[in-house]
Amino acid sequence: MAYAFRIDDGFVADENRRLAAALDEDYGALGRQLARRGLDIEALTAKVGAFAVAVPTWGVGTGGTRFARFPGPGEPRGIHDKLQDCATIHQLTRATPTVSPHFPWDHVSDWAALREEASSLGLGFDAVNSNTFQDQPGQPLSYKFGSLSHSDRTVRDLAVAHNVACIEAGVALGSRALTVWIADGSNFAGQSNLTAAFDRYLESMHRIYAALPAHWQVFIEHKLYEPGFYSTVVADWGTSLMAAQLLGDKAKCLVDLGHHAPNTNIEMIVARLVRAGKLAGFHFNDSRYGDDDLDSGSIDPFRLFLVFNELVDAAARKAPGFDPAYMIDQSHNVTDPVESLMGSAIELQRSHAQALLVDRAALAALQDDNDALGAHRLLKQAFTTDVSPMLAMARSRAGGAIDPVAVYRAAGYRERKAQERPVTGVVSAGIV
Ligand SMILES: [Mn+2]
Repeated sequence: MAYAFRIDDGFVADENRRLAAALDEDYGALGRQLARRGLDIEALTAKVGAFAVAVPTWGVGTGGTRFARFPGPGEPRGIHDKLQDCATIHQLTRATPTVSPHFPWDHVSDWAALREEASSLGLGFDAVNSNTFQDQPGQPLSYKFGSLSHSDRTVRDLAVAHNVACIEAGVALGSRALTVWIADGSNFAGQSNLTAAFDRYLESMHRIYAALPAHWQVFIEHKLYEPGFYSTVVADWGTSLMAAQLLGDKAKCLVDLGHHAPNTNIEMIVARLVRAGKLAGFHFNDSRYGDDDLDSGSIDPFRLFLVFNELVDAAARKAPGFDPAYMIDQSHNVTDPVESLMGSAIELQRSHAQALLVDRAALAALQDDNDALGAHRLLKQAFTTDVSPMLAMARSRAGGAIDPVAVYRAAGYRERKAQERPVTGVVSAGIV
């Protein structure tokens, strides 16, 4: 491969040196504040540093809406460029060691070589994602009226075969899970038999499930609406849980934060799925109205904190089968995707760190005493604590940047990529 610009680790260290004294001061002050609450900042910083979230390969390209897409300069032209951008995000944040590929967008002829290429960049592969929500060039049958739940068995066979091929690619990449989201649904009352469509989906998923290797899982992603605006075959967590329970132990339910009705209590869904031993993991993003795919923590950081509060609680009490996979799933329409993904990784770490501050025993006592405001104040104290110095220290100690976006801009990464990557007019970005 031709020479590709990378930010020099020495440059990161130089930039960090200018901020180190201020960080030491802020970290010390936070440490003293937390010590008064009986918390050890060093133990917390170690936990924060261990937090990792996967970046989706499609996330490093500019997204779009149904109306338009406005590409930015230096966009990745394919999977090799995408891996470079993902490596840069991890280099500066030290929080994104894995990428989640999407097929066929990231298709290559040699999976072993791709795995080696990612490894040389310090990256591994997280869950693989299938795509039966659009037709590929030359595809003999169409998914226009559905895929895994299509009324025509030959279309269902094609969709099942694609998912099995995704598993095979994932095995070669070192992945351990397949995420399945289908766009199947209907736009008119009466268009689709709601029961029969779900039965056909289950039958197809049983066939995919049968192809899972040992130690693999299948993540079921539900979505309330779009592209089906009247009904969606896997619309909610109830449908997802039913499917996961019918399929077996390897099937779990994925929670995409944007795939719910507005104002849905997502943290309660998380608690229920943990209770059922069926929480697969997350697609993180934020939203205002629907599946907006905005940057994590950009609209409602308190909701994100409350989700992490459930996750930290589940980990603390060692809930059976609790091992969620974390992935970002956003569409960057007006920002540099690398900057947005770095910022989101940090916001996820922030929510995790804040949730770690909650005194679980004290909270349980307040809840048992029915002290509603006392319990709420305890949560809010954790949420309003500025843990930024802890996050920056964890990054810095791991070789990342104290201020990732500032270093990224100072290094001129995007400008260099704009020179390296001539505009082709085509890039595989998408929203799932
Ligand atoms: Mn998603």
